[in-house]
Amino acid sequence: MNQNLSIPRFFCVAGVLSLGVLKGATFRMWEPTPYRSELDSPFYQGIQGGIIFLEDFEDGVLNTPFVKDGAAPNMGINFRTFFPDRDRSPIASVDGDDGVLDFEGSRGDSWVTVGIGTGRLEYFEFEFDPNEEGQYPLFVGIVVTEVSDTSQDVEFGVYGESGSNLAGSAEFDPGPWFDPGELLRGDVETHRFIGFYAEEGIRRIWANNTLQVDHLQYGYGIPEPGVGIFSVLSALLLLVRRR
Ligand SMILES: [Ca+2]
Ligand SMILES: [Ca+2]
Ligand SMILES: [Ca+2]
Repeated sequence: MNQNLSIPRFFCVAGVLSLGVLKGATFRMWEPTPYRSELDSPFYQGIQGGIIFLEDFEDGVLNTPFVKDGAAPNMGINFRTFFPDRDRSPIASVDGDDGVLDFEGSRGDSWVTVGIGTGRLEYFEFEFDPNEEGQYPLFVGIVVTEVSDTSQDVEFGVYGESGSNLAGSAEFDPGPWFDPGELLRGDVETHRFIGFYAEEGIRRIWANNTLQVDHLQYGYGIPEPGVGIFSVLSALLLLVRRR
């Protein structure tokens, strides 16, 4: 082992390992999976490592770095800000956001899009800014917590740095999310994570047929489980000590 390997190089090694699973892929999609807290996210290791930002909307604003609402001339907004009557708002937040996995999500907050004088609209859109290094997020995930029409597909658009839609066939039938058929729109058991990776970076994402979303998550890498930066560091330090 090269003893000149500096601490920054250690982090580079960890970074390369983190993307090993995506080697050669220019675009990847995570199809809908049940989601009740960030523990259910395929990006969880990245959230833990601080290289994936997680916006859970519980502080009432979209304020994680390098992202803004892209719904203009309409407006994306926290549901509770749009409809503050706590008892009457049919809020569909991720279950765990109220601190308890109890199949109850209405005590949390979510994200909706509203039109001037028209109420809630059936889509959302987010735009990303490059970070200090000029890098757009490579990974973007979102949790759909309420669909508008259960008999229609939920369709996503994912735009890379080049401006083209990378997700040409990202259409998902929400029907199976309601199995065995007795769940209502917004029920926490119907919540689904959907995610994307684009080697060129992601500038913009939208979906239609959605009435509420939650847990927007995006960033630059996902360490493989068990290959956190600290485990890589300890392995390398052990090697140094053995020399
Ligand atoms: Ca926030
Ligand atoms: Ca809950
Ligand atoms: Ca939430």
